[in-house]
Amino acid sequence: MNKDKSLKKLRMQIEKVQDAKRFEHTLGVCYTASCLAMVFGGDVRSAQIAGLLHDCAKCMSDKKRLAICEKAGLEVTDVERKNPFLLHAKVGAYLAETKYQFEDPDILNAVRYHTTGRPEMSLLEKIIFIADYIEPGRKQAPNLDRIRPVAFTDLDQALCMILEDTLAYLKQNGGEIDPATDCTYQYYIRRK
Ligand code: DGI
Ligand code: FE
Ligand code: FE
Repeated sequence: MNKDKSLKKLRMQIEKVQDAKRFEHTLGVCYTASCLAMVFGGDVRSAQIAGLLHDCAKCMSDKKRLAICEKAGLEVTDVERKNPFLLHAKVGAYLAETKYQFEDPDILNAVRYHTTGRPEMSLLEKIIFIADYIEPGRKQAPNLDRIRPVAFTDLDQALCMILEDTLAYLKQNGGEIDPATDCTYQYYIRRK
């Protein structure tokens, strides 16, 4: 299936696999990502689709995520095995392709890298990563008031601010840092 698949259908499919709070967040990411795509000349429809898909593997047990990885032959790193919620991005990309039948690699990568980011992200990957953090329903993150306007003027600067706050949060709360998150931060901080 390609981008012509109706957004309404995808929205209904995602609503079925998420609880109400997560679905509200999903819609927030979908709308915020489409606004960022408008500002930065991205494909608005791809932004909507990736926004709807990005957390499609969030509302399932760790056991199920690990089982999907095993069955599909998806590599699970040590950090992911210890923190299986991280797998919702990788498993989400897999489901986006197999269950929801989207084949655009840019959309699949935007889902896959939405939690840790990666060096040299595409415009769409950056948009989803940032929209996930700044959507209107997100309230607990610090510095949101500073990051939101930056997101609409300088994507790379917003990326750095989000990664910095995420790493600080993980360090403060004893969260294990995925080398992928650190690698993304190092890459973008050096390019400033
Ligand atoms: O799925 P969402 O909650 O919408 O957002 P997300 O996929 O960006 O996940 C957010 C959580 O992921 C947040 O609590 C920080 C955490 N996270 C991001 N990078 C890492 C990480 N957690 C660990 N343990 N290690 C990381 O490197
Ligand atoms: Fe997520
Ligand atoms: Fe999310």
